[in-house]
Amino acid sequence: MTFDMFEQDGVNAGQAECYEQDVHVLRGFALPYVQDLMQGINKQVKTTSPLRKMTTPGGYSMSVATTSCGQRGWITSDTGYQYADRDPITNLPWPEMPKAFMSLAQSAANKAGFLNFVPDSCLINVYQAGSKMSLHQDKDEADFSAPIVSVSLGISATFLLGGFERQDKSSHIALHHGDVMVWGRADRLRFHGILPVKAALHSITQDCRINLTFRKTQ
Ligand code: MD6
Ligand code: FE
Repeated sequence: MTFDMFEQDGVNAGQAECYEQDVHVLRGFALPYVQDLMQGINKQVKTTSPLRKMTTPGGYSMSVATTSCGQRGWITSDTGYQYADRDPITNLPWPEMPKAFMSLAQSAANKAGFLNFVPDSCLINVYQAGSKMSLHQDKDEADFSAPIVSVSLGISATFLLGGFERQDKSSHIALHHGDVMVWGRADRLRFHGILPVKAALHSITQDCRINLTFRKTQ
């Protein structure tokens, strides 16, 4: 397959958009951190806890490859989804959260009005053409008063922002390289997902979209 051009970065950088009461999209907010984020993923995280496609409790292989860093990592098991202190593949603690990850997450949370956010987990999702994330709620965390900070890198994707019931209508939000989404409070338990990612190339991530989600899990 050939591509006419690389995707453009920094579309609307600096803009803060508010969807619903407590869903904020900070356009391009992560751009100054990109080099540190990529280095953290490639040299600190993946080398200790490799990317893997986990199997859902229903027995399906996820189309997204995942790993984690920080005190706890998100995993699937026969019985459901949970956070674990150790990586089940290596049986070792998850790699430490690189400092740049923590500072990005905290400054994005502050900018969106969520003060004192201290995430203990960063989930890394890697999408290739066709990968998707079905509608879900993030409810494996013990404390819903903390926000979730979500960083998009690489090729663009369409985020589905739904309501509080699975069948509620979703709105579409385009997420580009460097965009950061911060949400919580009244909107913390909204259903959401990612449409199948379209094939594209990005100068930093090549044929992938990378998503980092920061959470306080306990
Ligand atoms: C993704 N994100 O953007 C998937 N969850 O690839 C999520 O599932 C997500 O972006 C909770 C809060 C923000 C998110
Ligand atoms: Fe989610």
